[in-house]
Amino acid sequence: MKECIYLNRIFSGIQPTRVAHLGNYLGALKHFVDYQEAENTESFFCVVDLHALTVRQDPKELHERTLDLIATYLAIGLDPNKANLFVQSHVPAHSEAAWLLTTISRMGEMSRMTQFKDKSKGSSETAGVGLFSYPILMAGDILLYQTSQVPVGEDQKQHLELARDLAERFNRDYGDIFTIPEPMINKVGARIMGLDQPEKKMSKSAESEFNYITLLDTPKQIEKKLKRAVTDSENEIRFDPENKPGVSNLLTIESVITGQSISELEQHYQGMGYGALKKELIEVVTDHLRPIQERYQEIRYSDELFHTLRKGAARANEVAGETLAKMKKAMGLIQL
Ligand code: ATP
Ligand code: LTN
Repeated sequence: MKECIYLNRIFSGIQPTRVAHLGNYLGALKHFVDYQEAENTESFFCVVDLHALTVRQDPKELHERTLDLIATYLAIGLDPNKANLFVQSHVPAHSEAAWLLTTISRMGEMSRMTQFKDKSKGSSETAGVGLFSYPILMAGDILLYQTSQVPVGEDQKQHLELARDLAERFNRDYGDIFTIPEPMINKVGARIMGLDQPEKKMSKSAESEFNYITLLDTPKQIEKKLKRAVTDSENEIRFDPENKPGVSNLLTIESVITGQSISELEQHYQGMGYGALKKELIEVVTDHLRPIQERYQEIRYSDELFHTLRKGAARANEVAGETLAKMKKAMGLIQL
């Protein structure tokens, strides 16, 4: 890959905690596959294992989930010859940049991060410091690659704003080093809701497995979960997230997977009931996930996985190392 031909860089990361769910896929992962094709753009898709450590992980589980997620990247169609796929801890610059950026971060702005408030559930005395400062690590992830665009789901918007603020502050205080990143949040699918609780986003950390469909769920599990998905007491298929969050969520899922617009789907379902919507959606989701799951089984235990990781890490270290060196120099640290 020749650096000079790239004008833009795209970076995104996913945590290797549990198997990716439809929310991760429709809000972020699925779009990565399109972005790797963008002209004059180099993309970096990272498995952010250091982020996962912000909550207690079983080491064996973390190890396996990290490999699972790289296999998922490949299975959905990410191509190591088009995009750089790598694991965060293979690039030490991420940890170093996080410290340098910590020194310019403010308690006030960090205390306003809503994800920390949610995840620490108000118990800030016992919540980990890593959970609190993790948006700084995330800012480093992005800034190290001189990223111009960051495809993420809606929930990451505030973290992106912090990354922009830190980049601007660093550029102002130490010299113009960082590209200011922009979020790329798709209109449809940026916030897939929990199947059992459609007022809240679908989440890996949800208590019930009926909240989400994972990319590795069997056809039986998909059927069971969608049949149980919460709707409402009417029987009219209409997109109205405020009053009909469950039905609207199912329409959104079908829309992002099939590429049909929401209004096309509303038309299609006119006069039909929720049973018909669920039946069709079960088929759509199962058919869409089948080839992904087949490819996943082929590569999960193959050499391709480690080959991909080594290639991705080599390029990521090159780019991130260059930015880190600039940061250190600008801050007055001695380089040998
Ligand atoms: P948790 O669900 O436990 O909060 P997470 O799934 O949000 O974890 P990640 O795996 O790091 O954490 O998320 C990866 C990507 O998926 C991010 O870009 C995030 O914005 C997106 N994402 C997560 N949940 C949803 C959702 N329900 N709808 C759309 N996008 C989502
Ligand atoms: N914080 C994100 C994951 C993440 C990320 C990133 C996303 C870590 N670093 C850099 C985009 C860019 C999350 O929890 N979903």
